[in-house]
Amino acid sequence: MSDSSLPPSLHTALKDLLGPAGLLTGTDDTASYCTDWRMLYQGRCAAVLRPASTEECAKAVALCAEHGVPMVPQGGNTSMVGGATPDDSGRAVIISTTRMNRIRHIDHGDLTMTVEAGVTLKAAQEAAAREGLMLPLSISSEGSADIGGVIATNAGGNNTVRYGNARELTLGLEVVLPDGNTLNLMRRLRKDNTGYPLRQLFVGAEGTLGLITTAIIQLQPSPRSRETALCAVQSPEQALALFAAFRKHDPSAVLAFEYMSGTSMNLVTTLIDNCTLPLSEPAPAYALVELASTRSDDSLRTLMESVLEQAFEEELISDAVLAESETQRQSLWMIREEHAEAQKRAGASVKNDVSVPLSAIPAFITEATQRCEALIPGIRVAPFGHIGDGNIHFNLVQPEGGDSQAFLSQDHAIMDTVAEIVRKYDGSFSAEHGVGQLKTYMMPSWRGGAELATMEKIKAALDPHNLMNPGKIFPAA
Ligand code: 2HG
Ligand code: ZN
Repeated sequence: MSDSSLPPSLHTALKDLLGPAGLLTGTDDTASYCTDWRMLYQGRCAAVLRPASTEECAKAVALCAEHGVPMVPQGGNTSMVGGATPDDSGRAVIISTTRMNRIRHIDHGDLTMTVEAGVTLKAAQEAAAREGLMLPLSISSEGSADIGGVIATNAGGNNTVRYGNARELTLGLEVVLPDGNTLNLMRRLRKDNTGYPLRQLFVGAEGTLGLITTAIIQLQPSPRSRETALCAVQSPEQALALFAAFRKHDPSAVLAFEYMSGTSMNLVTTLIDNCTLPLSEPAPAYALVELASTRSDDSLRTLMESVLEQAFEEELISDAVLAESETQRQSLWMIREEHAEAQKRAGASVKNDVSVPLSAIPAFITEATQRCEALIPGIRVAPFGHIGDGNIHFNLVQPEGGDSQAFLSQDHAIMDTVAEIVRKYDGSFSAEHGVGQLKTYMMPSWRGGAELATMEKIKAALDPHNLMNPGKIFPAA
């Protein structure tokens, strides 16, 4: 909701700078920017700014900084932790990257893409694919999430197991700092040891240190062959043993290795259209594996079939389906990518985007399941995620037919219960979704002492008036 509470001189200056398409102040126009995808937060803003270039963005930020107006950078608004939603004071402006949406250059020699922040991840992937290249970052919300957002949150997703997170793929960055100065770090070098690697500061800083406007991202040659299989397993142990079997045969072939619990899969197949289980019967859990290679021979198929055959013999898997066409591959992936949407449709949920060492995953899932079931009878324990990276979305869905507000009022109790077990196994309370505003309260106990103090010093050095995405990452003073 907007109450158009911009200081009049700022309002005039922004109107002159950005024009009607670049400045939204009406309540109807700004409403969708003020709430998050999960609808956990309802903020308010003084305006939504939509600069169309770095220059416009830098000038707009400088104007807001001069007037002491807080700024909330926003990309595709797909944060799971309220990272792009303003507070409800109505003082902040939201700076949307949507209109900075050009793919500037794809370089075949350097294997890079120079791309503006507002290009959706999917559009960037498709542009790379049209040139026979692959942008190897892939996340469920890639149709809406934009490049600026995925870098600002150091998104991980499905291909991290082979190519790393957004951090590993980002070679260059251009950032508008909280005072409106532009920091040009647009070097596309694989090696560059010249002082502090400043661009790394902004990757994963969730927009608290500046607003990313342009990036240079590493590409890969497009795979010429892919093999994708959905396998039924009895447990996370079996899923991990299957992952180990693929890695042992050819670690470089695995592009993705995902886990889905039976509970979560059941929500997808019952609540999402065109998502039926392509196996003969439901199983306690599932693994989705994708192999990819630039070789065009049938060696991947042989690898997939021989690992699965052995897995059947060793009773690691009880059933499996192999995609026989691109359409089938996409429908297997759709089943995986609809887990977040299915859980949203099932009611309120508490998400724990955690990571633990691979070896600790089975014990973590068993213990966390027991503790959550004891805490709230009827709670639906629906974990899934990027098991090959040790990243489990240990999500809890409200009891069927229960009261969603009553369930959500216990979110900290649930998150703390899960976090205690994550801590026992030396894991992280946020593997890929970030801290946002949802998890700021966890920072002192997890990253306190010198670590948080160092982050605070960096924040104060770059944003002394706390104007850039306030209320995110750092707990309230
Ligand atoms: C995914 O892996 C996303 O699909 C969303 O990270 C996870 O809904 C979630 O918790
Ligand atoms: Zn994920």
